[in-house]
Amino acid sequence: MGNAYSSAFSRSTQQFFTNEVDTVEHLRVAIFGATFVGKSSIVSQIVSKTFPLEHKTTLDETVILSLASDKGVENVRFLDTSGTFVFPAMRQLYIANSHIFLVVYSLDMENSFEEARKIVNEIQEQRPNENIPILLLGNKKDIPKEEREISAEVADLLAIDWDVTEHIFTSAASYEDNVNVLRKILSYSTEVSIRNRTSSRSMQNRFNSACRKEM
Ligand SMILES: Nc1nc2c(ncn2[C@@H]2O[C@H](COP(=O)(O)OP(=O)(O)OP(=O)(O)O)[C@@H](O)[C@H]2O)c(=O)[nH]1
Ligand SMILES: [Mg+2]
Repeated sequence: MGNAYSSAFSRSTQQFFTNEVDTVEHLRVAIFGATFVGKSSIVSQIVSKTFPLEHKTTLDETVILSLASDKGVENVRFLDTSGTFVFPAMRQLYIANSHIFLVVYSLDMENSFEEARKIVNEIQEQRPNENIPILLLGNKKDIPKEEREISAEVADLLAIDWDVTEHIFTSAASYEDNVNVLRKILSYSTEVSIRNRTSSRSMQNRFNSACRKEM
């Protein structure tokens, strides 16, 4: 991409909401979708150009990517959520505090498409009239057509009514596909730059209170 970039992994979701240096601007990207659709694999490709073959169930994790270019530094925080352990209060908090959403389903799991629809609805209901970028990703496009449970054409037709910003077909096995996703994310970053990107004490408090609710 012509960017020199560095990245750091973090285990704590709390870091999605807080900054080590409070003045650092960051773009918060939440990734939702059913388990096994490839959310962590997509993040892994974007951040470290690797495609993990093994599935390790994610417990919500923040991954930070710093991109340096002649325009300056863009810090992107990916919130890689768990498709298995979904806690409603946490989900609401993530939706409230993210700038861009990736909603992922897998072409070989029809029920993950249905799950994606529910998540898109949830985002739109919680943040109406905000025109927030929602990228719908139909992942695992490398899987042969005969092994898919939903065709790209049908998914495209059905998703027209969902009113997402873009519907993109990806393979987490392909670095190029994921660089393309990153390009899209960055192309929306200027739209959210007017919103407050720096995290605040109140956001951290809300995070703590959502954690308490789930316990
Ligand atoms: N063929 C193929 N396999 C993929 C692709 N993306 C992910 N996988 C595989 O699918 C499995 C699940 O991928 P993960 O990235 O761990 O899935 P996840 O959505 O993060 O799952 P949870 O963390 O449980 O919510 C792994 O074995 C990956 O190697 C893809 O585009 N094509
Ligand atoms: Mg995962």
